[in-house]
Amino acid sequence: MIKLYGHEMSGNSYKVRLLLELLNIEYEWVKVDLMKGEHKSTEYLTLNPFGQVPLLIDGDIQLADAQAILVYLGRQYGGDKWLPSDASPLAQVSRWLSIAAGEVRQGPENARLYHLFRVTNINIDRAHQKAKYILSQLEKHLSMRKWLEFERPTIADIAVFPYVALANDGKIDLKPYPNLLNWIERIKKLPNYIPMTGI
Ligand SMILES: N[C@@H](CCC(=O)N[C@@H](CS)C(=O)NCC(=O)O)C(=O)O
Repeated sequence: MIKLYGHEMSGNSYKVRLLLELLNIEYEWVKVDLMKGEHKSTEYLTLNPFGQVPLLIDGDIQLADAQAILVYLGRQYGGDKWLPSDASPLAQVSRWLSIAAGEVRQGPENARLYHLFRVTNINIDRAHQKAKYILSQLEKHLSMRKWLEFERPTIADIAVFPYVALANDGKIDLKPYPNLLNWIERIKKLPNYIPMTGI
């Protein structure tokens, strides 16, 4: 059975859990207690030398990084529906994986780390500025579409969703972004959707 190593307050772990649930795949959840530093234990570092969650093990496949795991699960178990294979649509989805790990991490994810987990070496003004930028871009992008790409949800939506929906934890108000709020509600209505604390 698939094993997912993660933490319940980690949005990166959550996005993988969410896709597993949406795909109706059975898996074993292995809690890595970040608060106790378990992710830096010798045992865990042999699994993921980066010392981060999430990490997925599926038979011989051992994969770290939420975006990479979404790619794997999307293709392996969801086929073209969640991650198209043709060059152009594949690139369109990949763009959002990059944005999830770039602009979304630098903005709402870092603001959450600062306010909720007291990670003080984060420049909170810069994080709020970055958040405003990417949230405004998303708001514009979603003004004429239901999903980030195409007429259906893909791993693009799953990758971007958690830290946008968790923006309040970083003291970012989503009220000025009605299209974004509607998109969040749309994701919450997907069959087999599961929530996490804060969403
Ligand atoms: N690029 C990685 C980042 C993962 C990441 O930052 N995970 C956090 C929890 S959400 C973590 O393990 N932090 C502990 C650390 O970096 O020491 C991904 O997308 O999965």
